[in-house]
Amino acid sequence: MTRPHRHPFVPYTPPRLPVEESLDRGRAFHRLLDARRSVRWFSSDPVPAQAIELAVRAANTAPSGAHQQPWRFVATRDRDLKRRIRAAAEEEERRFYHEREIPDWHTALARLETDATKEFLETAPWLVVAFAQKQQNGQKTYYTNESVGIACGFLIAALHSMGLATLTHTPNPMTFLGDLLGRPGERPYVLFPVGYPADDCEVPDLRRKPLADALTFAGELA
Ligand code: IYR
Repeated sequence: MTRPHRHPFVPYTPPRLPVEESLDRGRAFHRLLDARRSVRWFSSDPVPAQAIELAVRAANTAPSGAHQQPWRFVATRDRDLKRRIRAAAEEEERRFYHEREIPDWHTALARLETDATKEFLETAPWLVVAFAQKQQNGQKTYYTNESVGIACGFLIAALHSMGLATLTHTPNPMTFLGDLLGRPGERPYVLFPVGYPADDCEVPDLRRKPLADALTFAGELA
């Protein structure tokens, strides 16, 4: 077919899988992702910069509003920078946990047993911060949060596929990250500590909600 394009298009013909193979891959992918947990105790064992590059390569394939790709990932393994990020995050978290009166939050978070101490910000060999670009060259970006959120999801999946652990950490507010990492004009979105889980790592005993609560088929199932 020849369509009258006004911009360059190229053929897209990914291999068409037999249905059984497609479902097998779906099962394997679900098994892989289902084994992922957010980790708060990291080993300090080193992780090569190449692993971070590969994870960000994967994140960088995310779909985005108008293909503006409004993300920037800043990765550091600099001890002093990590120490300063931890100090600033803990200062915010202390306010969150001890000074602000937010009972609903505390109830919702109780089973995670989190507190204002964020040791993982120094123990994890890498900190990767996702920034959202609300503007690019003076032009507003579209669906910025959605786009960056999807890219972060890809990043998390890629890290997990490499046997690495992470946590979607969002100290609140986290404007200090733009200052410390030199990204003025961008919005810190999520802070990811990245590394291997500590040998004695534990996670809260949480379950995924059942599929019936996550998926509704609407209309006729023809
Ligand atoms: N930012 C705080 C509180 C917190 C918020 C959510 I949403 C969590 O899933 C977990 C913690 C902290 O990092 O401790």
